[in-house]
Amino acid sequence: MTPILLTGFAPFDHETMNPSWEVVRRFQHRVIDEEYPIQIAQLPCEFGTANANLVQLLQQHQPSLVICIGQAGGRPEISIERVAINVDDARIPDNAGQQPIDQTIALNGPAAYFSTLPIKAIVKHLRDQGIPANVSQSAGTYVCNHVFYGLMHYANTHPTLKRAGFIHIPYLPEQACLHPGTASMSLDTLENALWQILQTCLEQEKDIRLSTGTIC
Ligand code: PCA
Repeated sequence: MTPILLTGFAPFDHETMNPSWEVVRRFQHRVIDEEYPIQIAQLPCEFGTANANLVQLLQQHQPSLVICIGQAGGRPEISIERVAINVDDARIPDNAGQQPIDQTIALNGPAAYFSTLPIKAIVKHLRDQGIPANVSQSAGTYVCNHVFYGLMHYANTHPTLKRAGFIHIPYLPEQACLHPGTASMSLDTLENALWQILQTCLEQEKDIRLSTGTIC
């Protein structure tokens, strides 16, 4: 048996909830495949500590598939992140008051890593189910990118971790009520989306060709 690890984040930036944790916690007792038991964990929204906790979870569970999830307040779709970059540049302090600026995450690490999830197949599958989704070309430079980079840096030297990546999700409707004019997605839709994403990751050996590029 090789576990699946799903992580969400604690609330940050004056929010009282984080949709990433709300959706991940719904998978605590879910079984998608007996061979792949699901483990869940909440990460703190703190540079450094989040990655230390993540590495501990990776060593403890030895998962073959890891999906880390975070809130991207204001984004209208489920964002399947393509690339993690080796820099922290925080617009606001994290939950521990740290605000790194232009700081390298891994001193000897490469500038970037690509997700090893089947990102195009996930987007197509979600759209086929009527769930708005897209590939995102940037996970930002805050704690989510930090964790995404830490995850891929670990995966780079641990081949048993076959698939790893990061997904950003919109606000929940109750959060959007406090930020008028912003997009949101219901928890039920997010739960359905995460189920579809897991299925795609387990079933889709090779990614598909689908244009999701952008022109600046
Ligand atoms: N979103 C933040 C950090 C935690 C979260 O859920 C981000 O996008 O970096």
